[in-house]
Amino acid sequence: MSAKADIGLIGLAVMGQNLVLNMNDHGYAVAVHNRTTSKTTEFIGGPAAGRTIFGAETLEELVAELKSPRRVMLMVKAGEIVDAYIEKLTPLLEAGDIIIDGGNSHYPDTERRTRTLREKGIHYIGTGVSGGEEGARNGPSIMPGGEVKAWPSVKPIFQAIAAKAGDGTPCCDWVGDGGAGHYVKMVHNAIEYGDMQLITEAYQIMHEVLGMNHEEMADLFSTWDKGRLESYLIEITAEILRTKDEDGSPLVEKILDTAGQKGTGKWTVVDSAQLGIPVTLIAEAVYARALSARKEERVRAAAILGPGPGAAGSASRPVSAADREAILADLEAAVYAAKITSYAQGFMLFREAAREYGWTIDYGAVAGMWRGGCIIRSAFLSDITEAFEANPELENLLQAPVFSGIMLEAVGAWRRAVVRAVGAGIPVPAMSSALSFFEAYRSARLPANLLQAQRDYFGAHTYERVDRPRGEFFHTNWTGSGGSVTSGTYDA
Ligand code: NBP
Repeated sequence: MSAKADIGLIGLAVMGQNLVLNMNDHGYAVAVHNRTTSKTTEFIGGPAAGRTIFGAETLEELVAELKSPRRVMLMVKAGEIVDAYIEKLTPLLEAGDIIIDGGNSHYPDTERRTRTLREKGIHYIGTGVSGGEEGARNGPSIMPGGEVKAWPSVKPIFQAIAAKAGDGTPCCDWVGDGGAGHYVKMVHNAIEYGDMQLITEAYQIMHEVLGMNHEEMADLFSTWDKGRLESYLIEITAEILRTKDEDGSPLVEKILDTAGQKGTGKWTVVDSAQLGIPVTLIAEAVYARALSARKEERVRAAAILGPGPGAAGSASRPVSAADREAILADLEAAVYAAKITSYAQGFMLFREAAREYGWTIDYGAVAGMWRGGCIIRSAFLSDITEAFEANPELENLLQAPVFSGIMLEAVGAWRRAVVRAVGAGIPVPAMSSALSFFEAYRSARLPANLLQAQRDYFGAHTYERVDRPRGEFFHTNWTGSGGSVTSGTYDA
């Protein structure tokens, strides 16, 4: 058998099949393999019929089909299956060949796999692929990291199949070493959680505080989608709100209010806690899903602790058209300011992760990769790219001139929107936690002085003084009965 395929792909589920067709559209011949052979046969005889796509029953056959250096991409369920395939593939490959994992792998696994395979001379790339079925078929956002030596060989294929931003730039570029690509994909997904949570909070306010019907809400989201909040998630929200069930009523109200999650949001929150970076909006979004999932417990709690939001007298009150306009303008500003804060928190996390894990990440390029193809694609990502291009050393997005002015202008409206929601008993964990973060972030002085005093009182943890240089530590014998020994270990 002569080698004729440019790349091999293992895993013919929804993502794999669509990526293969996308690669083939761009002139690449692809060899494919799947654990269940019938799926390979069905694919070759179906969507792949008449194309330069070749089915392989075994991994040996797959590898034999590939031109050198061999490129093999895995699109299988993340976890041990990826390790099992790497183990089976490695003896079939030669030094300089490339294994690519395009699934949602956890970044420490990608770090480990890159390291282990490097010792064997095999190049490993762990890449985030975002955009679901539609993106995979027509242009996803692709976030590769791992062994940089493999990038020149993979770049032409990935940049050809990736979505293109408005200016034609491919939504794919090298992210960084080791697990950096999967890290960026993980945070991308977590930011997606935050954007979605913010939209649901706005929806509840519109519906339950302002009594808007679904057509009105859909129209408003469509209007927002023409402005600075323009994004895929706002666009689909309008479409969802317009969709009717068979009986003609809004389908969204028939959907059980329990949110699922697969883990990338949780991974991000755990990592942020370990790195000490307050990604508060994302954390609230993850916990909001967790609370929503406790449906039966909430129903029992509502019977004891109700009436909740939306109950007669607690929330919806008639408002004049002028008031409604003003309230909705505040809400739009609140959603936008909270969204900026969430991205600022996400990029704070990138900076700390890069420092901790030894990656070099081009932050502007990351925002650029998200401009098309992925779920969080939105107009304002170009502003993030520009902010980092103008100042690659930018400490925080909130300090960038393009955002600081907007934040200062929005904060009044943001506060009013949160106060209104709280007054009506509407939970707004993402909107309000981001506001608290913003207020704290711009505070030159926080009440942590009292906190340090408490720590020193009960645990002799010491404190620094405002009237002495940083790095000098003091202990007070607060009760008169404590000693002068300070704590180096006790940490409560
Ligand atoms: P799935 O995540 O559902 O995985 C299906 C593939 O994994 C099939 O090829 C299946 O083979 C294979 N597989 C499984 Br399951 N168990 C296996 C085992 N023990 N040994 C060998 N192969 C096994 O597919 P997907 O939704 O296309 O996603 C692929 C990857 O891309 C995942 O990591 C996913 O998290 C990620 N991703 C998905 C999306 C999305 O929107 N779906 C978006 C972005 C990224 P079989 O046919 O023999 O069962």
